[in-house]
Amino acid sequence: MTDINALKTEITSEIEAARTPAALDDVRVTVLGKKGRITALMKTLGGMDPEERKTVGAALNVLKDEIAELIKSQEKALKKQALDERLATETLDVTLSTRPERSGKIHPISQTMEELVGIFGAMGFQVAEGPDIEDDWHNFTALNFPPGHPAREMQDTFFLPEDLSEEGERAKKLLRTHTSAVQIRHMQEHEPPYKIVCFGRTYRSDYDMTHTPMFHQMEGLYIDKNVTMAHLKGCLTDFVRSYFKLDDLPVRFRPSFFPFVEPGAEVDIGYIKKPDGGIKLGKAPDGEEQKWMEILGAGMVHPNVLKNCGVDPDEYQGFAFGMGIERLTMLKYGIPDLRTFFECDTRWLAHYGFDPLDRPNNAMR
Ligand code: FA5
Repeated sequence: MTDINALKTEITSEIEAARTPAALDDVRVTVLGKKGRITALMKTLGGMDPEERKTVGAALNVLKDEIAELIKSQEKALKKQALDERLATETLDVTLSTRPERSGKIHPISQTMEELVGIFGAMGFQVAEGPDIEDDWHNFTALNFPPGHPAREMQDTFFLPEDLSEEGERAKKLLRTHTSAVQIRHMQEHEPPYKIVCFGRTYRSDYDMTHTPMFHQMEGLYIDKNVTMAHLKGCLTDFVRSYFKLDDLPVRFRPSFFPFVEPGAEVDIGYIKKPDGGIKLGKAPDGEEQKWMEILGAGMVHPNVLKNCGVDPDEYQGFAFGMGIERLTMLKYGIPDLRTFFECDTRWLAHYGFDPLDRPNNAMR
């Protein structure tokens, strides 16, 4: 027993002297390990007479538990001490300025769409959506493009490989050539009146400085019991003046043909040529030539289109309009080449893109 008490005192002071987790682990191995001191004593129990074995065995078990407990609490104390030391030395200087970070920019197309939602939203239009992969009926036939009519060639179409499980011209799949197909889907799925705008990608086989095979359009549709051409003119005049932020921007409605409207119009805005060859939107001063550029297509929805969607043209009528979003963006922000929108050049985006924290209408704040 005296030996056991002496051993306990010895081991306890070894544990207290271990100042690192590694040193403590060494003590644990020399005491409780396979060849440890307590383990060795346990092995001597076999040679003792039963009475002695009983008392020494019990005492050794108590010692083993006490030592294990002591090691555990020393381990805890060492961990706490290490943490205290780290907290005391690792100070955080909150006055230091942050490291420079590359911030992202909003693509000009997204910016324009945001602005358009703002303007048409304020006029009471809601946003509708439709698929990029359309069928011939929604993209052409329902919009009063007669089958085989040359009007279909106005828009160079990407047709998808024939789907043999579907039959007939009506189901022929294509990449939508304009967002006008969304009007059709919306009218089929909802009851009038309609007051919607829709945004999305459109596709045509076309490529030069002002045309790309994929581009974005915006479409508008307003159908109710008493919508007239006067509403069309008022709505679109307000829109272009608001979008370009020019109260006196000249706006001209010029007759034009689209199969899905009657009468149809193209909307032009006024500009002047600057001496350096550039252009400036706005009214020409006295004595200077007023120039015009086309900005969007519009018209009163053709009665055949309404009938195709189950809407009675004797009860409901209204107008539709459509425009290229890249074109609007290029004009407002002076971007000369449409192809650059899709080249994914981050230098271009850094130059023409928009700071997310400085959006119109404080949308992100
Ligand atoms: C249409 O697509 C009609 N759906 C618009 C419309 C809607 C008229 C409702 C009347 C009523 P258009 O083919 O003109 O119209 O195209 C509209 C605009 O899309 C063009 O003015 C142009 O800005 C843009 N656009 C057309 N093709 C391309 C292209 N390949 N790349 C970029 N923009 C294009």
